[in-house]
Amino acid sequence: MSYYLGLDSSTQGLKAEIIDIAAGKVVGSFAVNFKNDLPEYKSPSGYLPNDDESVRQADPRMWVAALDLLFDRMKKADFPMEKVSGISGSGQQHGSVYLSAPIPDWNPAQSLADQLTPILSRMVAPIWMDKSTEAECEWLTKKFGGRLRSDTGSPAIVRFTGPQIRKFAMNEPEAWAKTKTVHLVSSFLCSVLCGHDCPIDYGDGAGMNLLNLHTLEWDPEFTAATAPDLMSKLPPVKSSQTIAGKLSAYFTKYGLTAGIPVAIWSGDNPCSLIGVGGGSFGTAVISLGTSDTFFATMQDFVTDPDGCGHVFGNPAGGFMSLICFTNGSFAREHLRDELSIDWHFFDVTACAETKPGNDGRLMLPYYEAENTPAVPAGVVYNFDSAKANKAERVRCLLESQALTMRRHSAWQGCDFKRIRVTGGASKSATFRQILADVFQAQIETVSVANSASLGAAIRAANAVENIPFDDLYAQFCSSVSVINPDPALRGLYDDMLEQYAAFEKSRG
Ligand code: XUL
Repeated sequence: MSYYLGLDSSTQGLKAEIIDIAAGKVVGSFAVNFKNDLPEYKSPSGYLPNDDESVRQADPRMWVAALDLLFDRMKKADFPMEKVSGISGSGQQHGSVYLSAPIPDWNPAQSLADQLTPILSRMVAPIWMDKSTEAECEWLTKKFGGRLRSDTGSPAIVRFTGPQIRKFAMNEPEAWAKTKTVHLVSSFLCSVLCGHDCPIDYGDGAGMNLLNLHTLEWDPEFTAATAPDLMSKLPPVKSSQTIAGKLSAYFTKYGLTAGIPVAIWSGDNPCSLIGVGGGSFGTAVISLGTSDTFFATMQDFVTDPDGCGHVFGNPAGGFMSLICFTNGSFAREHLRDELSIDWHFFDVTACAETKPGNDGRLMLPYYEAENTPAVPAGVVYNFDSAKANKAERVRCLLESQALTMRRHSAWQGCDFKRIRVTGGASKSATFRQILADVFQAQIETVSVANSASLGAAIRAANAVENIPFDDLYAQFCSSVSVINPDPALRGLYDDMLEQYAAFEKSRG
């Protein structure tokens, strides 16, 4: 028995990735999509409709219904469930589930969703997309100032769990009084697998504005201020390598073996760090998606003085950063459409026709309100864009995006020599070369399709069998392509970084 199952409960659905550590390969991938497979929950994008656009809440029963459905599919596909010898998981970060009673050991004759209904003290779970807690964040910031950032790794953030809990406790005090436990999505689903309440790990716990990363305990002042009696309603917080419990006998109906170890779940970003093989110091990961995210293993606990980057527990030990640049592919697609060009021109021709540095052309590519730095929408150039040709405009965007990532990741104090890139835009060799030259780092790609669920499977194998992460990275996420930086361009991009910083500052 050498199979490890990694689950990933994300905004849009639930995925499973199964690895065989004896054979060193992925032996199964399964998925349930909320829109197509569970339409009865009326959440095609993963959340319930709401008149208030800032409110984003999901029905937690949908998440457990997805577990039942996914295991049923695996069984029907004749997947050898009995070979699974350990499980862990990844949850969308920050979302919270409110329970009035302990998680029970489930009755196999009834669905998980039906058995969950009577123990929910709140029928909805706010998720990370919720932006309705500005007042709570202002209140927490006024009360604690910079200590929130310096002790929890992030200032008060609207999508984080603490402000969400406060809003619920203040607006619905009776339901709050009935609440016995507040779980994150990760600890909730881990508890469902075990049939009893399980702890929260340092990786996901750090996304709550409640965990003191110096002591690795819930901060008594933050919890007391956030909501009455919150400390007594939070599960314990534990290392990401903890075995949370044993699989409930409920799941034997799907062919899984009761009692196999379930390793504590973590958040999707911490799991992705592991799933792309970035859990050891000196490696950073850039995920080039709708938003671009930069995350990396950190040697010491330091925080972003600008309050844009976050610090979470690293499942491999220590800490990790997470920095989100809202204008990622969103900006690239916008410029492509504005210039009426295709991706080939964007990815290949434009950079072949221009030279590194692009004669100092820079832009602040905020096609929509930006997270890092926190500024409203508005695109600004340091040159007359009407006089520049299309190739110059494209190189300008790509170099500016690479420079903003370097500038706003510098607070970690690490000179990254190796950066793994994932996501749609990582297919562009030109963009990878620009990133290599701007960061003066080796840029690697990996052939990992589902980094969060793979990371969860790797975490399970590490926690259960103590297999070193580096061995697991070598087996499951080694690099498939490498681009080296051109050392001759170091000075050019060091100068441009200074110019970029001055340009950004001049625009407030
Ligand atoms: C991270 C965040 C998102 C969610 C997506 O802070 O809010 O990346 O984790 O599931």
